[in-house]
Amino acid sequence: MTAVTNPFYTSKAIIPPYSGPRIPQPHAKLPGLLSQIAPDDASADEALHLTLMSPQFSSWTSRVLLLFEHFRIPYTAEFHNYNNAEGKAVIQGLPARTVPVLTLGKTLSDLPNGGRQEIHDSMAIMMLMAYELFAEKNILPKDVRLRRYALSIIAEMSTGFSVLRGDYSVNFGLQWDPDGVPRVEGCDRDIDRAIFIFSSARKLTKSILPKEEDRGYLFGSFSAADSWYWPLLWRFRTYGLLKGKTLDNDVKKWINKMWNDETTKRIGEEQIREREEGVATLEYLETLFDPTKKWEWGNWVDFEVDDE
Ligand SMILES: N[C@@H](CCC(=O)N[C@@H](CS)C(=O)NCC(=O)O)C(=O)O
Repeated sequence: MTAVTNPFYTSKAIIPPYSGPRIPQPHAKLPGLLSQIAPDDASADEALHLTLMSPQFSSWTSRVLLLFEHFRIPYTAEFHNYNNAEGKAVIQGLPARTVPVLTLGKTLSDLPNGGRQEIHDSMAIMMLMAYELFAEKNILPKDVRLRRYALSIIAEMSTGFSVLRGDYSVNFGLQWDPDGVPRVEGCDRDIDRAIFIFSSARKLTKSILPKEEDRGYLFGSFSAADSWYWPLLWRFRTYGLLKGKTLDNDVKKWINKMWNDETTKRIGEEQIREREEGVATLEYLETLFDPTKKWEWGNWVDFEVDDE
């Protein structure tokens, strides 16, 4: 497999012609997703193609995946497993050496040499979708005051929460006994900040939206903010990080809503399938803590918190 040359960092700044999707076959293993095997006609002008990692282990993959799946935006995708040389090589060959990457079809790219542009950051992909490609879908909240807060917390997720992101890797299908999980320095600060964000987003929304327009997501209707914070909920579940924390009822309701959401459940099923079928694994995560204190999720909704 040849990785596509990085179009933005070549010394001559030449954008090479797109040579078609890289490896479409893993879709067969994630049949619950809307993504399609790339059409034979690789020149499909409006095509949106995603290069991703196994969603069990990649929060940034899953955020973007959830946007495409929730808003039912047609796309093609390839999923790579970081645990094998081939997957690693593909990721190393990407513009910023990270997933997700969105490759735009010809019409959308509209480059002088007919090449295709690659958007190599999840936040950039989301902004492009929200402001340019699918402005009518309200990927960001419609109300300007809600949108400003949504953008702030989305950006904070992308640049902050360094302890949770660095020391508590996402691993969708696994749960550790919370008593066997150390709370490293700064971990509680990140958790408390997240809980505060959930609570203030819900409060602000309730103070602005009429009741009938509030669907219970962070900003009423589902938006990129829900997508951005969804993988934090997996971390809380996998490592038992909400143990001992006080959650207000709005926060509990939002958490339960996210675990029971039709689209997150559908993606969750695929993540569990990946694990059960051994499609993608990351061994070092299995022994992060005492391996006798871990068990697997058979059901993604086991993690409801009690609300009133
Ligand atoms: N800021 C980037 C971060 C992306 C990122 O860190 N992706 C991880 C997977 S979740 C990755 O590709 N890691 C590969 C590596 O670090 O080698 C974005 O939001 O797109």
